Amino acid sequence: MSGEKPPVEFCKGVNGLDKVVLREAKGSSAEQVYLYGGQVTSWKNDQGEELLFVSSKAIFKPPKAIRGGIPICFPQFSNNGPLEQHGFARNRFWSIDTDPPPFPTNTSNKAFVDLILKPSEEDLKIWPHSYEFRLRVTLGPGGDLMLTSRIRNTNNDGKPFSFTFAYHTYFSVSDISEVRVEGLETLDYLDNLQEKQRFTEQGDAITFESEVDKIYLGTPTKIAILDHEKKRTFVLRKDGLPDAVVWNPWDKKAKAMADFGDDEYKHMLCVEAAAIEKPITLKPGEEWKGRLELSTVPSSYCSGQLDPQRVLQG
Ligand code: TA6
Repeated sequence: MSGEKPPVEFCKGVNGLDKVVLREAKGSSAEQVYLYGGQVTSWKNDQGEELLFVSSKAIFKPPKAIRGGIPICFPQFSNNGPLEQHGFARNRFWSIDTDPPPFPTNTSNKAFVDLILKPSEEDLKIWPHSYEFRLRVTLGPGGDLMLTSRIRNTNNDGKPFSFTFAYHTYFSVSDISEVRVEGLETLDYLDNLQEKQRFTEQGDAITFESEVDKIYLGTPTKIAILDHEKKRTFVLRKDGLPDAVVWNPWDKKAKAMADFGDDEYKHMLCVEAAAIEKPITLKPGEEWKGRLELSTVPSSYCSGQLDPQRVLQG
């Protein structure tokens, strides 16, 4: 049909940065991926509603990471190591992978893009390992968003390397004080606000009334984020990512971040599929795969119509 937009469009975004726009077959949902950082910055549903949070003060200018969407934390999550906070993958320009190795789950899907990141000479000075990091971002037929990372050790000196990883996903929520997270009950977590001490989570859903910065360990494949006001539940499915980080900066930290609006903490929540507690070690030639799948389902939790356990067990 004339005027129908293609499933994959290469164009310019904020500050002229290269980006890829993916559109679902019926032209409804869409998402945007910046080559800078290999970062998804927008995921819209078929009503055109934005499902990810990007700060109105996000800088979109290297070397600062874009504040929002789904930053890729690699090869180091947080500041547990010699590299800058969250590693450097989110601060690099990725390339379009024109010759990706066959994807085991090649589907008929057309709305996807393959990106690749390899170390520069500069990178090798700060992290002396050769790797190929292939990222496939797909918009599924029902508007689901899928990210698959494949990281291969291409060292020719026989050396293994270890890394930690997170999809640092910023969800857009209507009001953080009306959000619940299901699926992390009774799990152990490391509390970044208490010198990373280990605690055990309570027995019911997580709710929010102050700053939270927790790394949940050994988490289930599925986590549900219920937005009461929007009657919407985000379903996060993950594979190869045993941990999950939950973060909201709340008011004080929000004010301290130049690329974050003072009140924006009320409308975002980070729930991040991650591999942190046990770093991943690859020998030369070995490849690791980490998948994240995001979808939304209508939820009227307050009327008890949605049993989040059904969402989690479905
Ligand atoms: O994922 C949570 C976290 O590690 C928090 O401790 C906070 O630092 C957040 O990431 C944001 O980090 P950034 O480097 O993007 O400002």
